Amino acid sequence: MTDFAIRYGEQVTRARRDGRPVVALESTIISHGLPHPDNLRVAREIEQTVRDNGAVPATIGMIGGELIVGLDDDQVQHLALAEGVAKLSVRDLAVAAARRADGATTVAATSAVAAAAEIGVFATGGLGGVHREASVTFDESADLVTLARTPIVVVCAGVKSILDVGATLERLETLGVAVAGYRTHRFPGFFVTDGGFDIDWRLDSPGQVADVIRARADQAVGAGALILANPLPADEQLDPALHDRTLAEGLELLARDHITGKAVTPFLLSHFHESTEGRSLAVNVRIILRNAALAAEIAVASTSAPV
Ligand code: PSU
Ligand code: MN
Repeated sequence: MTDFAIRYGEQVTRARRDGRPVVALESTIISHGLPHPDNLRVAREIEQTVRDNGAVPATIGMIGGELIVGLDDDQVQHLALAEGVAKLSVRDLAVAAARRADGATTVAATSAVAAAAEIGVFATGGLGGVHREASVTFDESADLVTLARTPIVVVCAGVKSILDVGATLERLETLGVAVAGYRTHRFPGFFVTDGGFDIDWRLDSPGQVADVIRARADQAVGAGALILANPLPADEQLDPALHDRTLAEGLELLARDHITGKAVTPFLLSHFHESTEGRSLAVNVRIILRNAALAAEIAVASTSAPV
C-alpha cells in the first residue's frame, strides 16, 4: 500500500468510468447490526437487490487499513465473520487506516466516503440519532452532524425507535438536513410504519428524488443530505405492541448493564432480534432490501435524467 487514498472495487471502477448508476451501502449493518450467520447472507442479498434494480452496489468498508468503495465478496465475508472489526465513524477513518485496521463504516462514515467518491445515493436500514438519555449523556450519533455537510441521498426507514425520534427530527432541522417521506407525510419508526411525527415534504417517485438531487447541484448553496424516509407497509411492520414491550425491556437492560456510547445501538438491536425470536430481524432485513431497491431506482433516475 503506497498511500491511504480510497480504493475502488473492480465493478465500481468500471461503473464510474462508464457513468453507470451506483448505490453506496454501509458495512456496520453487516459487522455490528445483524447477527451471524444472517449478516453475510443479507449483505449479499442487499447487493443483489441493487443489481436487480439496475445499479451497481458499492459496499464501503476498511480492510487492513485500506478504505474500499465496492468491497468484493471475500472482503464482505471478512467483515461479516472476522472478530474485532472496528465500528468506524468519520473521525475514526484516518486513525484506523494508519493502524491497518479492519473496520465497518457507519452511516456517517459511509455517507462521507460515498460523497467523496461522487456517489449520490446511499441505502441503509435506519439512521443513528439522538439517544433517549441524551440530555444527560450527550449521546447523539455523528450521523446527524455528518449528514449536515454531506451532499447525498440517504434512503432509510427513519431512525430506530430505540432513539428519541422527536429530538432527532429537531436536531436534523437545526443542522439543516432535508427530510422527505417517500409517498408519506409521516416519519417512519424503523420497525414500525409510523414513528409518530409529521414531516413537511413528500416525494412520490424516483424521478422526483432525482429532481431534488439536480436542484441541489444547480443551486450550489452548500446544502447537505436529503434523508428519504421510506416506511414499511403497515402489514409488514413489527407488531407495535410487541415492539413497545421489547423496547421497554431493552431499555431496562441497558440501564442494568450500564451500557453506554457506541455499544448502545448494537446491544438494543440484538436484544430485539433475540427477544422477538427473529421477527424483528426479518423486519429489519425487509427494510434494508426495500431501501436498496428504491435507492437503485433513484440512482438510475438521476443518471439517465435529461440535463
Ligand atoms: N441502524 C440499523 N442498524 C445499524 C445501525 C443503524 O438498523 O447497525 C448503525 C448504523 O451504521 C449507524 C450506527 O450509523 O448504527 C449509529 O451508531 P451510533 O449511534 O453509535 O452513531
Ligand atoms: Mn453514540
